[in-house]
Amino acid sequence: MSSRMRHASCPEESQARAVLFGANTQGAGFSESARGKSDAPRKLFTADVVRDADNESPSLTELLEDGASLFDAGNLPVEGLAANEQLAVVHARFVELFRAGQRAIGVGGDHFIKYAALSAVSEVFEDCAVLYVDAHPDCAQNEALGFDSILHHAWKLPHIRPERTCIFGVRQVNARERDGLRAWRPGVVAATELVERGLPAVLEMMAAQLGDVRRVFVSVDLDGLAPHEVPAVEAPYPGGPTFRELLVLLRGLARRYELVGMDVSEFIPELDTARLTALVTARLVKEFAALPAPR
Ligand SMILES: [Mn+2]
Repeated sequence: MSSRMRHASCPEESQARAVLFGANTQGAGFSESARGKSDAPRKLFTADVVRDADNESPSLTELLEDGASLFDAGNLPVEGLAANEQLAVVHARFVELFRAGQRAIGVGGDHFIKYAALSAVSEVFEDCAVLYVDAHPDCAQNEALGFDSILHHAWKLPHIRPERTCIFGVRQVNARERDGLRAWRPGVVAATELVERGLPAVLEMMAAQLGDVRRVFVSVDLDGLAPHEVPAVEAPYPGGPTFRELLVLLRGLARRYELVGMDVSEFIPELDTARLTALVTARLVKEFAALPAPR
């Protein structure tokens, strides 16, 4: 049985402007990190931990909005499925919500949720850019789809393009990913740009990299954010943007683009001793759901 986020008070999915669902995808693998290399499946369902944390520490959004336009659809049944079956289930859910004109918010799960979401974006929209928040560029040119090759494979889809992708927060890159960056040449914005240029200039940089599109999809690997706020990830690495910086940038993007959806991945509940990561994820979901459409 899955819980629901009480903040999401829209009673019917069909009436909702934004729809939250969990999808505990597994099998994309993990990076080598201080925690050691492991392919062991995670025990806890991330989305339910996020819901529980929010239900225990409820709050309106920062701008005092409630969740009346957000519906919580529970969790997709992906556990125990083969990788291609997981991808198909999550892909279909994103497609369904995009076609209904609803903002789709999927909480993973591992990196497979990102490929499922991006393949759905490519299927439904011809003019959608991607903001990819991650400490890692995930563009190793590997034949197999895995945690470090999501964008390499996504850029082969018909309507996902490196020249309409901004990778934000990149700061830990291996040689294979560097080769991928040089081959595909996506937009990249380092978190240090926030200090050097200031946030308004970074928003302009992002807009230039996202290109001349109407829509943007946001894909968040939680390790992209600063690990002092988001510690419970497989590969924490210092120096990322803070949650508040990301939120201000998302508000700026929402004034210019239709934000069609978001995925959030890589939260490891067992490591979240202070529940900070769960609360950041819950707040990200609530704030993202409440972002207005562009005028
Ligand atoms: Mn990452």
